[in-house]
Amino acid sequence: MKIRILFFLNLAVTVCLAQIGVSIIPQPVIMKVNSGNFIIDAHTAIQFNSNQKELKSAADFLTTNVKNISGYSLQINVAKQKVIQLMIVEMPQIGDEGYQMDVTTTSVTIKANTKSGIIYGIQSLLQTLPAICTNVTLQVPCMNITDYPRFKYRGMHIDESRHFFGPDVVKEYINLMASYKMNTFHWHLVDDQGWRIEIKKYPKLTSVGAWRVDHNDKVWGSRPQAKPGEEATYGGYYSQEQIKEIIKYAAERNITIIPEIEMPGHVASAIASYPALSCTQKPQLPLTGGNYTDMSSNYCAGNDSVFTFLEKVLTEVIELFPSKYIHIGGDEVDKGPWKVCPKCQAKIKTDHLVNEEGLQSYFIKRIEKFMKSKNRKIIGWDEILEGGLAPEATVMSWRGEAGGIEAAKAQHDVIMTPGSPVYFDHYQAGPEGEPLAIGGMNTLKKVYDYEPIPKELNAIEAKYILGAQANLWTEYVTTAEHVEYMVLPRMLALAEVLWTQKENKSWENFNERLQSHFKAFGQKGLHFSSGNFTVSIKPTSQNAKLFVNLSTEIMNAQIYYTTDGTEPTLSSNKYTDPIEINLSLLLKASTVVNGRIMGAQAARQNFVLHKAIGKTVTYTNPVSKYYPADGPNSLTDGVKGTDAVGKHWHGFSGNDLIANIDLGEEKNIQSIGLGCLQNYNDWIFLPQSVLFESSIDGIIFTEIKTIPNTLDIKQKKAMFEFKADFPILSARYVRVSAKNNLCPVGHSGAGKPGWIFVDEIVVE
Ligand code: TNX
Repeated sequence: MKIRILFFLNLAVTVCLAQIGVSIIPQPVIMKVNSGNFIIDAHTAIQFNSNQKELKSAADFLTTNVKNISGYSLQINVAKQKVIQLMIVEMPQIGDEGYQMDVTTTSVTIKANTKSGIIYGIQSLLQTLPAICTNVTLQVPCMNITDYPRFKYRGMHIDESRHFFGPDVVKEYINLMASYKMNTFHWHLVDDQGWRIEIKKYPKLTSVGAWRVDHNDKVWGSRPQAKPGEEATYGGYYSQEQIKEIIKYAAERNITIIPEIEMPGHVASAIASYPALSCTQKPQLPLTGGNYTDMSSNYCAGNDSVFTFLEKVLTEVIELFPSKYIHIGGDEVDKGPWKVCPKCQAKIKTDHLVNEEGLQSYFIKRIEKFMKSKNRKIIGWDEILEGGLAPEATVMSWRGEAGGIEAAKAQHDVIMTPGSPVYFDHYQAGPEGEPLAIGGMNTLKKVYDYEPIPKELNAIEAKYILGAQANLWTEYVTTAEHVEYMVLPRMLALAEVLWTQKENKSWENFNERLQSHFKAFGQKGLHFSSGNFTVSIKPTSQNAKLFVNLSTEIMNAQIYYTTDGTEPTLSSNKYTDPIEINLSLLLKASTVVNGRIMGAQAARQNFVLHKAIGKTVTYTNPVSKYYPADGPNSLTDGVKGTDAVGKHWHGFSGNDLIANIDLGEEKNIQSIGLGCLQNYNDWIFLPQSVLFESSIDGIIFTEIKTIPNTLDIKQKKAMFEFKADFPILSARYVRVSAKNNLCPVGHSGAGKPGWIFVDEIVVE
């Protein structure tokens, strides 16, 4: 029996001391690890000068964490052999959030200008300890750290409207953020599918607007609407008391909470509660998911009582949240209802506004004026640039970086949250084998490589970029476990983007440090993604021949592949150099680490051989930089687009596709096809028609055929190949022209240019 106990103790010691090296994330500015350790045990105490009262909560924070790890209760301000000293001292060179930590065998000293810095020092200290390790002494390696952040805004967002998680999950989220020195929590409390904050003056916002008929078992976009009489059982909201408690919890961890009270769109929940707020004033039931048919989702912008309502709501919000910023949304306003609303139209006339964009700008400016009177500043999504930016607004750039660049050039503060790569509702691997996500692919490496300051800005403009933020929209994320999985470990990569000095970043070194964080997640029972094991299959053309490059993000991994449709094993081909594709085939590839095939499924790609494979395509109008697919020759790489918007497709916005292909020599051809995608909600439409032409000399082209579009422009999703079959002819050059569409009447972009998405010109 005794032996068994000893055995277990031994094991525990081995596990606890296995924390080899120091693996702090984000990487500090200067760190020197020395020999020896500081031991935390019953002879250790925390000390601080009792005149620095604000340090009491920092000391408590450390005590609680050490107790959770080892079971020791560190005493505060009592005489002991070994001390952890917390000190606020003037150190101008490290700024408000910086800290300095010196660990020797007899003391740990954490110094900073503010309590925030002290807390960050404590977080670094905690990262040197095991996650859980009861009944043994804890060792902190001797070291010297000087540390401070690169950006002052380091944000994480969560959408609690689409799914409601409740106080425990939110606190855990805040705690995780704090461990990685993120400092701003953007709390999305209002959206179409649920109003989540108690407003005393308007109780129906939560008694009605926080509850919906439960269709959570169905995918977001295919949920039926609520029917009259059905019971609304899914939802919830935060009482003002709960909010106060969460704000305090966050503040103890250096986290500011910015609430988002969305307006003037995305507010079907408010309208379900108080129908008089919309243009039509028609009653409606809370939305169950993504079906907006006959729903009002905007406030009426021409009705003064809407502003009275909002001012009262915002007054209560301001009383609760001490944050300098309040987020007022502003995204994706469907201007359709304003176009046909007499009150909105009258407002446009009397205030000499240019159009509905002007009306949106008027709305936001009016709210900004009110917020300014209360000494607060507004943040809005980048749509608030439309029709003119409110004078002091801060812009959150989510539709790429263009909005952020425009705002910074106009001397407005900016927070970068571009969908690619910091939307954490997008896939991080797979998508095969991953939980269903909204689309897109933001892998850990993509997040790590993100640079928040766009090249387009000069040094002065760059100062307006306050930092960046990851957004976790939750249409597809319904549980705490899933929340953890989507942010871990991507949040750690973002933390390093935002805190660590650019020159200290290293993907290899980050991966090494990540291993001990994975171990800690495991010990704490947190759900996380262990990496993007999906092999990237990238076609390229060289000398008019088609090759594929295979690569993996995983460090120290190999790739094994097959071309006969079988699953790769360790006896399949090992990838070394680009593979030439000279017949139609199905390629499958897997990542192998330490002799094990990793990932849920092998990556796979079908290649279809035809006469234009590997040939160079030149465009008369440029392809959008946002949809480059796999590079210039994606239309002749033997890979056909799938229904995933981002992959394989070349996008053209507002102009026609005119593609010229040089077949290299005269060839006999008898058919040409062009694959196209329609995705109505994403403003992507099949072209009006496609013209196919051929030429011998590349100068004079002869029409072969024009194929008109026959699909209904309102069809939500479709893939279609425009194909011309014809008697054999000889041609060296082929030209394919596809005519762009405007968004149709009834579409949220009605009258504006749409996109065409094309992939693979198949010449046979
Ligand atoms: C766009 S980002 C939205 C959200 C959705 C999200 C899904 C933004 C300001 N608006 O309402 O949840 O896409 O990725």
